[in-house]
Amino acid sequence: MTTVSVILPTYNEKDNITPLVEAVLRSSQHPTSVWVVDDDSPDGTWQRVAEMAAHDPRVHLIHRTDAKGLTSAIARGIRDSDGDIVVWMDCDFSMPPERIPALVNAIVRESADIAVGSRYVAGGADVGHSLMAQAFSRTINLAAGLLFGFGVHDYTSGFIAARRVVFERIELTGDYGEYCIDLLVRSQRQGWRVVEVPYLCVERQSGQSKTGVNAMDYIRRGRHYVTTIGRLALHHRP
Ligand SMILES: Nc1nc2c(ncn2[C@@H]2O[C@H](COP(=O)(O)OP(=O)(O)OP(=O)(O)O)[C@@H](O)[C@H]2O)c(=O)[nH]1
Ligand SMILES: [Mg+2]
Repeated sequence: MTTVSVILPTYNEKDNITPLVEAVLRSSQHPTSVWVVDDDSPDGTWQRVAEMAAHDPRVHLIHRTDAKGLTSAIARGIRDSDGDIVVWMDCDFSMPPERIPALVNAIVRESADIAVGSRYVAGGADVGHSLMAQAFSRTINLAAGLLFGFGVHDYTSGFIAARRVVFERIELTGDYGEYCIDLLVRSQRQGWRVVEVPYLCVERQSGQSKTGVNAMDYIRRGRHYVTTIGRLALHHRP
């Protein structure tokens, strides 16, 4: 039977992480393990995970003190976990854990290599972000779609399931959300079958956004997205 590893990158998600891990395990339809990669959150997130891990062998804690950052946290989770399919998502309940089976089944039943949780296909939507954040996301995705094709509509998703074998040929690069554009463009170019599965993005349940709250934060992050799109368009033609 196909096994699934769900990677949960956390920084200060103390009030979300326990119910999220429980919801992931509750909704799973395949043998599932959970790998929380926490970057020494000062709010006590990793201590809560350590308590869960002590009682449930499906729960694993990777407590990093020597590295930081979302992309490298996901990459570490992929490396350390063992499921045939790896899934990752934000840990703020903006992405519903109940949609994980739909992502996994797109791979198991429909022979996809990568399933992308998408806000921008029929049945998906974003009701969790400010108009400014939505405009930013739509603009980035329009640019990516025009340049790299509308095989994917949500290049900045961050809610992904993929066959482990994909990562034998692709390493995640980047610092934050831009890694997702890079992954989805390069995997399509390499010929992996990428499908989208709709999901409803809602507001984070508790805690604070790490992307930012104001225009300056978005401009600061946005530069990395634009640079990534430019690099992919110029230097990595198939
Ligand atoms: N391990 C680790 N996880 C991180 C780091 N930065 C953010 N995260 C996690 O990455 C996920 C996304 O972070 P969010 O703050 O929700 O950012 P976002 O979803 O891009 O932005 P919002 O839409 O504003 O919420 C969450 O699970 C965070 O806890 C980091 O440096 N290290
Ligand atoms: Mg979030």
